[in-house]
Amino acid sequence: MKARVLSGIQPTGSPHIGNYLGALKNWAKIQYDYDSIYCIVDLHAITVYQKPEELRAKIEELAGMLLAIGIDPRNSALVVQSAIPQHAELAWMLTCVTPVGWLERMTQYKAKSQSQETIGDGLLQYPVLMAADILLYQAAIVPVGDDQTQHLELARDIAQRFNSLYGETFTMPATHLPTVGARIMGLDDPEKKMSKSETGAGHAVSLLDPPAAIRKKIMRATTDSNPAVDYETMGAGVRNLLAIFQAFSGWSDENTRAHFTGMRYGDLKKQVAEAVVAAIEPIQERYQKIMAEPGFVAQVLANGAERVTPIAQDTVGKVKRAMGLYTAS
Ligand code: AQP
Repeated sequence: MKARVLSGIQPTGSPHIGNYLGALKNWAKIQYDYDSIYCIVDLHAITVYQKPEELRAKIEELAGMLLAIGIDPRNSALVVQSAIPQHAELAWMLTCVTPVGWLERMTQYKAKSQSQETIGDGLLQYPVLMAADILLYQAAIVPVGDDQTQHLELARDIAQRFNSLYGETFTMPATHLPTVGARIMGLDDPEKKMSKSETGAGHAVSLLDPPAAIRKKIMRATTDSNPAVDYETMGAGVRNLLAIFQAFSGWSDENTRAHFTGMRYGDLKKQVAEAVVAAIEPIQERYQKIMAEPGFVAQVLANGAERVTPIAQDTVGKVKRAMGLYTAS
């Protein structure tokens, strides 16, 4: 039996090249080696206010995009988190074994709560829900970007605590990071990670940006005061552009360094932009075709839900029995 892979993405904003290089590309790449479940985590999205009509539309658009980047629905289950009630059910049971101090230490909670007028309890509980997503399916491997490393460590801590309190119940999940592109930074501010919810026009390259917009954003990316690429002194902006190029092109460290050393920033940016456009254009073509097929995405999501429901029910049944909760059988 194949080991299980589980990962998720929030239907917030438009997925960008950071999401793609940090996580989605890997999802498609490793899907055939595992029993793969990929999840659109809409319950996570509502930890920050979302306009209901926009959220609804974004869920199907994101599903279409995941199919366009290569998730194969004949092999992998594509599911919407809120369609499987056991995610929220398990999250509550895990909340009850999670010390609040563990959650207050999470850097993403600290960062996101600073930008909110009112901090919803959901924002604090976010990593418990994420642990529930993973543990519900007994996932062994979780392909994510580097920003999720701390949440994955917490998921393991929660699983360990549950297992030691109530007996062996959960598989211990391992983090799977890409070798290049695990943390893509904002083009306008290379000290901040590229993020869907950042609104600056030059911040992120969306997977749906037209080629002209991609070129414009990359040509305007923040660099540093050097005129040309110097590996010894380059700043975060140039390092980020080189990482984007390398992750899209698949070139080795040595080839990338030899090719770009001494290149003026204008030329570097042109080559980065062309590498991004070449990779994204075919994805966009597939996306348009998928979205033009009435009912296709909805059917894929319904099939995904049907496939994973027995696994979710089985785990929640085990957890309830382990905790002494009431079960009919
Ligand atoms: N900048 C990034 N570089 C590499 N990987 C990234 N990921 C996110 N940003 C980068 C990875 O993408 C996957 C899906 O992310 P998410 O939607 O669950 O939420 P996030 O990590 O909070 O991403 P965003 O873009 O910053 O969304 P918002 O703004 O809504 O919070 C994850 O595997 C993540 O590691």
